[in-house]
Amino acid sequence: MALDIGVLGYRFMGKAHSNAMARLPMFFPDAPEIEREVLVGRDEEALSSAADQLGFSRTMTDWKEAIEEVDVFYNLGPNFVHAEPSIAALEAGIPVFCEKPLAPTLEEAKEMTDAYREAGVPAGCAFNYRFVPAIRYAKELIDSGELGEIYHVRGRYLQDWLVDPDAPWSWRNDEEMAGSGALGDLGAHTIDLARFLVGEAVGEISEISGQLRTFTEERPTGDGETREVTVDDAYLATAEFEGSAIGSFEASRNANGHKNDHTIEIEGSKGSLKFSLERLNELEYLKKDSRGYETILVTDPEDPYIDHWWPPGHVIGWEHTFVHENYEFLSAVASGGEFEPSFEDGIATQRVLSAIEESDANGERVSL
Ligand code: SOE
Repeated sequence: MALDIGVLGYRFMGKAHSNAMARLPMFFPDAPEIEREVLVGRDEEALSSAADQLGFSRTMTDWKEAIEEVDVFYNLGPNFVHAEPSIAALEAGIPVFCEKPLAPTLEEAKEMTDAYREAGVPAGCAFNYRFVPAIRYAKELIDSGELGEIYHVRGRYLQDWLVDPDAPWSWRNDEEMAGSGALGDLGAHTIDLARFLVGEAVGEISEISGQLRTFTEERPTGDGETREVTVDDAYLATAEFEGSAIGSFEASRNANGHKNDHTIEIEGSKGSLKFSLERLNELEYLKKDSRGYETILVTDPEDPYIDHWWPPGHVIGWEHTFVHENYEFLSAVASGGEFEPSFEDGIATQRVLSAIEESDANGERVSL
């Protein structure tokens, strides 16, 4: 019996996840059978053409109605829409897959996580970069002790789509709707990846200090007016982990020349790693005493997920990370198993985001 999927949101993330679902039967034949059943949105005309394009059977404008008729609910709406529908679905015993960050605020993230703990069904937070084969391979190296004691974690996520002060205002520029700017939109990914990669080795972030910066205070709304920007364009943070490691994190949407430049660098007593999303098939690895980094092309059949795709060197792309995470999430739903990153991971990252905001506000280091 196929799982009927309901999806709220049909723009960027709606397309990324719908494409991922459509790929599963061909590339992950052991994935549960699913139907892209209901697409939920407010604008009936746009919704109808999106449903045709994304392969959904029908549309609804009321998420409450959709939740009653589906087996799984994807919340791919803007941050300010994450809490209420996800909580309602979980209270109805419906598994939820929610885009990151979990919520605009820590309070809402707590309510969502409480609903998850009560529901006893999978609730995933779509940190898709955990599903890059090179990142999975990096985690294997770290967890097997190849890097030795972890000293530093350095993460940055740089884009430049807001460097133009005339780039239009959107919900992502509003504190009420988004919660934060580059911090929650991009920093959430980096904090989650740091937790995924070194969490077993050095524990959680225990202390953090940070600062936020807004470069463009208002942006055009397309009708000759402007609207205030109430979130950060960039953030910087330094952190201590429960173990001895330290970390530095930053993100900006004003980083001229950087398009989707998410990089992680980790150095330990026995080796170092470097990853860049703009070269996502590669992992740079330095073994202690070697003279330099070697660039490993992570596209061999024994590398995570690669045997589902192509022969060595036939590189994969950004969209494949969504196929991997959808495969894992829907398999967990069908088997009644656990999926990570869950809402527990979502709120763990939200706590760090909130601590950085607190540190920026009071100018002090914050303990978590
Ligand atoms: C921002 O532009 C954005 O779309 C993020 O919201 C996504 O999470 C990231 O994967 C790509 O960039």
